[in-house]
Amino acid sequence: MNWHVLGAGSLGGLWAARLARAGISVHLILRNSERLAAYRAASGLTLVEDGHASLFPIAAQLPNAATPIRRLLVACKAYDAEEAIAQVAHRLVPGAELLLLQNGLGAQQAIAARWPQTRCLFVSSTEGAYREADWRVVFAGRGHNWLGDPQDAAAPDWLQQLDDAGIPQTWSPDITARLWQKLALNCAINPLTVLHDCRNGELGEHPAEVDALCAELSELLQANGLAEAASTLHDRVWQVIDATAGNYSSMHQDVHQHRRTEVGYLLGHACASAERLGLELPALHELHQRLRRHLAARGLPQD
Ligand code: NAD
Ligand code: KPL
Repeated sequence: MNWHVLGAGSLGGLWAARLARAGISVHLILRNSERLAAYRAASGLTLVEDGHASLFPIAAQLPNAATPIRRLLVACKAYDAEEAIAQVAHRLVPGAELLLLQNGLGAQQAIAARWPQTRCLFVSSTEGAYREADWRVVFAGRGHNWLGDPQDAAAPDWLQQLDDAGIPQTWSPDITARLWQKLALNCAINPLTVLHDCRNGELGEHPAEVDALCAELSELLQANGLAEAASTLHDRVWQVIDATAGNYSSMHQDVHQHRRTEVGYLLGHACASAERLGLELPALHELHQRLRRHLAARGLPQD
């Protein structure tokens, strides 16, 4: 079955190139005719892996192309994903599969609610990629992908295609728990690296702030029924801080490069969930407000 990839950026490019390399039929869906012309002028998508660049002349089309969509990989940022799907919604066949690669939570649920005739698969990825230039993606960090469907624990029958394409994957019936766990980790680390303008490891100089956030995020995980994730969060946060000590977090990189962050789907989602559950989490709330002020002062969206 043909794959369509919506969002030909870092992760979308990484997935599309590997699928194409395995001989799997894939089409990129580009925003508009200017982007399509620029892509065609580049003759395809380049993937740089271990310092070696390969060009993949993957077919590309516009959102209003005539062909139906049966499997759609949505690799836009969380704040763009729903509107991007809306542009191609008329092409989705009943039962179409949407693979949602977004970080954080909130976008996936909104999409699943808006298109109930589709099967939404949520993906949590620890792979790393970035765009070196338009249509040129660097595979920056090996990782793994967990896929799951909160509505249906049965794995789809095409996961072997991902293995064939060298896309590491595990079917995860508790995908929402996995996404929550990553969200909590990102909330404990990323905003503080922005506010202290530091690498992950330098959070070691602010242990009280990190610990206070871990305590409240654990409470939130617990209240969402994720007791095990709650009990291990504090240790996992400090392990990740150690393991990535020399790195700048993705949110730090976004702010540094004056790009919109996904704060609304990370801290924003955490705070909204706390409010719904009637939890008082003052450190988390204050962090959210500080971060929003910090973003506003730099002319960046606050959600
Ligand atoms: P990106 O900005 O590199 O790519 C997103 C692409 O979507 C861009 O090319 C953009 O032009 C395109 N897009 C936006 N709206 C569109 C529309 N309406 N029609 C067509 N294309 C549209 O983003 P990314 O880094 O690949 O991240 C995608 C998601 O994956 C994010 O939620 C991110 O948090 C998550 N993620 C990324 C990485 C990574 O290493 N890059 C790792 C894990 C998770
Ligand atoms: O996922 C991350 C990010 O930077 O977004 C880590 C490295 C885990 C820090 O939260």
